Amino acid sequence: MIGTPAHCPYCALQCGMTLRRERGAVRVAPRDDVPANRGGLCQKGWTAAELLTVPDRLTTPAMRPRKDAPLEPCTWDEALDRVAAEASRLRSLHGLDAVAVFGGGGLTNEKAYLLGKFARVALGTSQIDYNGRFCMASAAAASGRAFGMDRGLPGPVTDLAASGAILLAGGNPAETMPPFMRHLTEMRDAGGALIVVDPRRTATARQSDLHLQPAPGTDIALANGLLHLAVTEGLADEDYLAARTTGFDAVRTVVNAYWPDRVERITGVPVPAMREAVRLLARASRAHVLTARGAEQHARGTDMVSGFINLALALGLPGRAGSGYGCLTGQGNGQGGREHGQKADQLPGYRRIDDPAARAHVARVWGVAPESLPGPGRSAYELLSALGAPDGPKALLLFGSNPAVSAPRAAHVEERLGALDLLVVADVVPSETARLADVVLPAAQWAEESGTMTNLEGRVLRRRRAVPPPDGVRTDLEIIAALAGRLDAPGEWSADPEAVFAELRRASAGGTADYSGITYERIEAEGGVFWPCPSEDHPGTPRPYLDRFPTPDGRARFVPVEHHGAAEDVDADYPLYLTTGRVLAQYQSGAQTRRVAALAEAAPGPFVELHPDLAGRLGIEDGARVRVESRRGAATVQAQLTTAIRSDTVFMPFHWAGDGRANLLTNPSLDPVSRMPEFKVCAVRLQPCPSRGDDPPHPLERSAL
Ligand SMILES: Nc1nc2c(c(=O)[nH]1)N[C@H]1C(S)=C(S)[C@@H](COP(=O)(O)OP(=O)(O)OC[C@H]3O[C@@H](n4cnc5c(=O)[nH]c(N)nc54)[C@H](O)[C@@H]3O)O[C@H]1N2
Ligand SMILES: Nc1nc2c(c(=O)[nH]1)N[C@H]1C(S)=C(S)[C@@H](COP(=O)(O)OP(=O)(O)OC[C@H]3O[C@@H](n4cnc5c(=O)[nH]c(N)nc54)[C@H](O)[C@@H]3O)O[C@H]1N2
Ligand code: SF4
Ligand SMILES: [Mo]
Repeated sequence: MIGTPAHCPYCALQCGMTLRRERGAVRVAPRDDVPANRGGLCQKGWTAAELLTVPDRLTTPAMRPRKDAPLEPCTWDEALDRVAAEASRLRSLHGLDAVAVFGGGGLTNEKAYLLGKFARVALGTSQIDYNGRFCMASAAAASGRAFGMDRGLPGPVTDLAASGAILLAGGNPAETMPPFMRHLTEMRDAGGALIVVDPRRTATARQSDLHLQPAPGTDIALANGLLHLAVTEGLADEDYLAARTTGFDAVRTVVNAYWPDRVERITGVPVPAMREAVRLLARASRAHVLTARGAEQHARGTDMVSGFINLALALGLPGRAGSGYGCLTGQGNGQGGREHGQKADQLPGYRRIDDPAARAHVARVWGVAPESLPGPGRSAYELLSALGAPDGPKALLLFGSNPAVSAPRAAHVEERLGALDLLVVADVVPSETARLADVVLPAAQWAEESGTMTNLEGRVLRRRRAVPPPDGVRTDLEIIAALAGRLDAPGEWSADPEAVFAELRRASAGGTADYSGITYERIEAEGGVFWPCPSEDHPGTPRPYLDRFPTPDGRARFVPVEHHGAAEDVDADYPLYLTTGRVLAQYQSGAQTRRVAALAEAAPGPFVELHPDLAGRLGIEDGARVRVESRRGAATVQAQLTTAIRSDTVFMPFHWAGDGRANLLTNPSLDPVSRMPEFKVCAVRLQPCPSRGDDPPHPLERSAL
């Protein structure tokens, strides 16, 4: 048997792989017919099959008879009956918004769609949001206001290799999407230049031609400074500005005040490096400006991205084949997961829930009255932090996220989860959040189910079932449909992925993210289809902005933005910047990857990166235990000394649970537009703590073994 064509369960690159069953085990081999990875996989992809057989895989539903009692196994009927009965009771006591739903960007399009419909139709609640609010929201908001649409990359990922210059702000794909690096390497081999903007000299920065190393939270100043230089050096594309954009004059006025010396003082980036970056971008006949979480997860993240989009527009990049602005989407279905209605303010097809025409269209597909649909609800952090409060939800149904580890100010979020009357978690493994639940529902995962995922290019891909799920496990679609049935929800509630996709196509028809022309057969035959795709004879849209932008006048819009600095700046009490992010071998909250032996070994525990100069001042040695404190809490982790970081900044990955959690420290200050929390900068202080004999080995010691 040749095996089942599949895609990796983790990130948005959705690398192609083949799954083959060999002597009872499932083996992974990379596919070279998928442009995103062309034969490459990272260590997470290579080891992904282990997820199917982790020892503590959830296989039976469980519930707590009382709040203080342990979880006990039960039947599916008992679990689903309890959820439906409790949800109904809480709704009649406290109103429809008493029950909330939280989703994830790793869920298939079908699940994201059905979850949004379930919240609005079966529960009638406005209280639904998802972890993509912690991920893509700022880039999505900024793209929407500039281009009238939000689709990660402006073209196929292979366009990058033909680019003459790429500026990547706040992304570390050498660790977060390793096979993606080949597109950048190919570009460099052909003479193109890679410019990386990151406070750390990351594995990605080491492969760049130019590394700008700003202080965390200063990217708006940097982007405005680069644009200032583009204008003063006569590099702005005046013909393009006149033909394809509006609003440049206001931006030109704002960036006037961002003269190079001032920007160097704010960011720490030397003027000649800024000048070089602008020249490299402007000289190239094709160029890209890309952002990732480092330039998005800020209390001014939307403005930060707008700053970079303004730069791209001034250089005439968006809407030209082989050029443009793009955002590197993060989660497996980070793109599709943000299009089909699990967002607080959204209906399927990237429609706004407060738009009467959108409500009428979707209500017709759902077979309900438009007036019955709730309005917009709370954003992710606002929702989590309102749980159990007098005016907040009393129950939460959670699918595909582990906020006890991944939400900002995680100790507070944990406390709020504990204040609920009912917490229901559907997961594959007993995640830290599932362990807090009153009802745990064991879900099928990637290779055990079918559906569609939309990758970072905007290409809709097939997820195929390669192995049967373990006995006792149900798919999320089956769980949602069964609950809808118990709640007597009106309309159709199929659990068959293809039937749900057919309904999603109708619901998205005419919307921004129009999937109506996409079928499972076409995805199969064409190796994926790019949205928008409004009819079955439409070829799909690999490069959406070539003729016009989907704004009312067809032009891209400049948005003037000003530098404000971090929401919480450093001071005498908390003198250091903390920034957070990822390492190669762990994924997100670590619920999956901490259970894969080779990954747990490669990245065994939480640490803080700091510069040797800083460590010397504080009396901290490499490998020592340190206490990192912010105004939200304290974390105990091991010190990793590196000259790759600024000496005013420390870095922690957020993949581990317990008292080494980076999110015990992070600042939940929210972006006013996207409601994105400021994961990427807060103020902390460090102190050495006495060492204990039973410490887990330091990551460096482990890798040296
Ligand atoms: N191994 C691994 N891969 C992953 C994931 C994972 O958890 N692990 N998660 C996936 C998901 S959901 C996502 S969203 C992506 C994220 O992918 P990336 O955005 O590449 O990852 P991060 O490490 O969060 O942040 C990238 C960089 O931002 C830098 N940074 C911090 N503060 C600032 C700042 O103020 N300005 C600038 N310019 N840069 C800053 C950090 O130093 C870091 O190197 O990765 C995806 N891939
Ligand atoms: N400090 C800090 N915090 C961050 C970030 C940061 O950069 N710094 N990044 C943020 C970002 S970008 C993101 S995307 C979030 C991600 O953080 P989370 O939302 O916590 O993401 P995961 O850890 O991927 O959680 C997914 C959960 O769903 C389960 N699961 C997997 N497949 C399925 C399925 O098919 N069905 C169901 N029901 N469950 C499934 C997994 O086992 C896991 O428990 O973290 C955010 N938190
Ligand atoms: S880069 Fe992402 S999609 Fe590719 S193998 Fe690694 S985790 Fe999987
Ligand atoms: Mo993400």
